Amino acid sequence: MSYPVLRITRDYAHVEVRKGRGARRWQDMVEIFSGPADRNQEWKGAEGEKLSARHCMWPSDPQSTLSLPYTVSGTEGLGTGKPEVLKFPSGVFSALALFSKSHPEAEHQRLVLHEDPRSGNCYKIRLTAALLDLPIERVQYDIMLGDTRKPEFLRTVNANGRIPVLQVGDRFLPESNAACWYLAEGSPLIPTDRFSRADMLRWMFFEQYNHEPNIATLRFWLLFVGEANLGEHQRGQIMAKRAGGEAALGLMEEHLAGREWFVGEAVSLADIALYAYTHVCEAGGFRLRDYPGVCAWLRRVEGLPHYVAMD
Ligand SMILES: N[C@@H](CCC(=O)N[C@@H](CS)C(=O)NCC(=O)O)C(=O)O
Repeated sequence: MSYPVLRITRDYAHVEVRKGRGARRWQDMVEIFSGPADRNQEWKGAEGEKLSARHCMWPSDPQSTLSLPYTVSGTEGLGTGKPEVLKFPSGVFSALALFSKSHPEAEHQRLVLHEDPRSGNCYKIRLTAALLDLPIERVQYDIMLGDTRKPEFLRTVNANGRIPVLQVGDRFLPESNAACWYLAEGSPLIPTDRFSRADMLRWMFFEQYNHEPNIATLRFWLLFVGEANLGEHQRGQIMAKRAGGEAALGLMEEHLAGREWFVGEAVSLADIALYAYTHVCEAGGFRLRDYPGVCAWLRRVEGLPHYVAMD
């Protein structure tokens, strides 16, 4: 028998607990508790049920400062005879505690990610959706086979011949960082302060101009194309791309000294955009151990609730 148990590890001004069987979204689950909660308070679900909860620590404004929902599922661990227990984390996770509710428009539209799962640009969108608990369908293409250059793709998905493309209902949104913005608008992944919001965009533009064209391209050439198959022109660019990538990682290392996240005190889309290709940069010949501050930040991103790894 396996059943979910949700237990909280500290006092909260406000906790909301919901349960569901087969429900994928927070909104589809049934509310079973709402109010102040004491440390070690517990809720038990039946076998096959899923429990979800969100909390806030600010008595002054409970509804607008609820965290992202944390979920325990009764189906995982089936047959172990052990309950799965959720413990609300603290510390770094409070970075997301300003989350009020999922993107209202995105909730009612079908979201489809047109992707090649090997691409970090595509992964950014999947990670953003996961952190925000937004269900997203995936349609896969093989860029090595030229799938995104076929007339049908160019006509219906992206005239620029590239993935990722986020499909929202029947509309198509290319460019990874634009898609992340669409998903995250209204969530704490985008700072509310005007300067911080612009600063976040600064890092997302940096990612597209200084980081991705060097680090992602070298990874693509070395891991997927293969050094032996590179043309003369590509071979001639390796040194410059290596220097450019190292400069980008060096700048990130410097910026992260004494800070946890790229912008302000909380995780934002800047972290997600930069995480995508940084955490796999060794495949492009970069050495992460030369950047200890960057490594510590990568672990922080990986510790976020709902984090999903690249396929
Ligand atoms: N700036 C774009 C870059 C998109 C891009 O370069 N996509 C690559 C994969 S990561 C692609 O589709 N390549 C296939 C091709 O160019 O044929 C973004 O951030 O989404």
